Amino acid sequence: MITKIALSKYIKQTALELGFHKVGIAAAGPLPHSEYLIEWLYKGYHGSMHWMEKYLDKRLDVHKLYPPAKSVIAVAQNYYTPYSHSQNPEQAKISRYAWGRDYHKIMKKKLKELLYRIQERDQSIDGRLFVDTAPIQDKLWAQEAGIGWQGKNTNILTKDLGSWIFLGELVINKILIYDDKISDHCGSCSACIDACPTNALQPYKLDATKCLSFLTIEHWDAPIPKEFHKKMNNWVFGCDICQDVCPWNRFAKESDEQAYYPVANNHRITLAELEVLSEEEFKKRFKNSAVLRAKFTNFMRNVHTISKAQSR
Ligand code: B12
Ligand code: SF4
Ligand code: SF4
Repeated sequence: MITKIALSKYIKQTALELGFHKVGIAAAGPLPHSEYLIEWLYKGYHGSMHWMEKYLDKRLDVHKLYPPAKSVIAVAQNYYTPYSHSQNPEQAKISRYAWGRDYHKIMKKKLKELLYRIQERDQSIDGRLFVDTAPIQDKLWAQEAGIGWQGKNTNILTKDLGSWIFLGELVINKILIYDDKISDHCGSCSACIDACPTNALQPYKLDATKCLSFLTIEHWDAPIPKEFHKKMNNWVFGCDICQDVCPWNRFAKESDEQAYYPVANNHRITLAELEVLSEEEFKKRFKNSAVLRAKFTNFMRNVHTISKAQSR
């Protein structure tokens, strides 16, 4: 029978071997700040993301999602690649996280392998894995497990990789050794809040209804409200402004995960090219990419809205 110290060590070492860049472990207990999620929903900050209201009990309590939960193994993968957004007004901007292949599939495969390798050591272990695929609060678990702190832009930040990381969890039915939380290192900085073009941010709080990421990815089948047209600044899918200005992202390092490197020149694509994209071409071009989440009609709405605003 493997001891919990040896098992915890083995899990961390294996996660790193499988290509995760950060791993931490938290007890599957109650989450601090969970009450804010309720306040956020009550204030309507989630806009039309009604799926955030569903299974709220599970989002607030991991035991409702997976009753035997004892430990949450939180993992992160660096997706920083050495390219920046073009400032050429003819270029469309797709946020960095969607330049390469969809992280959900990449991370899920690695988490499945991690569970399999843990089970090889101890067959009594069972678990469930999550990569933004179920009602679970990825950012809060990453904080509990000591991966990073939540910055004022609401993303999880690390000292050595900045915030260009994807998050996921493997929840298992075994007690392990737990990591300490990392303290907040935002200090008196407010660069993200000052740079947000739509005033969507207050310290540690985001009103998604004003966020370009929400408006271009999750605001489906309705026009983008007029007040945001001139502020879209060529963001056709997502927005990286509040991360690009973050001083901790000066410490970003090139990822060794080839899957996150730009596919089909997604980081250098003109508005003119996108204007004439057919649905078939859209599906082909963004096959295996997170961009598909927006669906063709919404993606084209974004492109046309920006082009129109530019010509005014
Ligand atoms: C809904 C959602 C969105 C929404 C809302 C974003 C948001 N900030 O909540 C929209 C569509 C806008 C969005 C955008 C983006 N998203 Co998103 N999104 C999610 C999702 C599905 C849920 C997040 C959530 O629960 N929001 C609810 C609110 C209430 O949570 P919160 O803002 O974190 O609130 C907490 C704090 O405010 C805290 N709090 C309250 N008061 C105080 C006070 C203090 C002092 C402190 C410290 C904390 C604190 O308590 C709250 C606890 O719930 C997660 C995946 C998941 N399942 O968790 C991905 C996730 C957060 N998204 C991710 C990414 C990459 C993005 C984008 C960067 C994509 C892009 N480039 O466009 C942007 C970032 C925009 C931004 N500034 O946040 C990553 C973030 C990785 C990271 N490093 O943190 C996640 C974790 C997906 C993943 N698995 O990797 N997203
Ligand atoms: S992603 Fe863009 S619009 Fe959303 S909060 Fe950050 S800077 Fe503002
Ligand atoms: S820009 Fe400044 S305040 Fe915002 S997340 Fe980064 S360090 Fe924190």
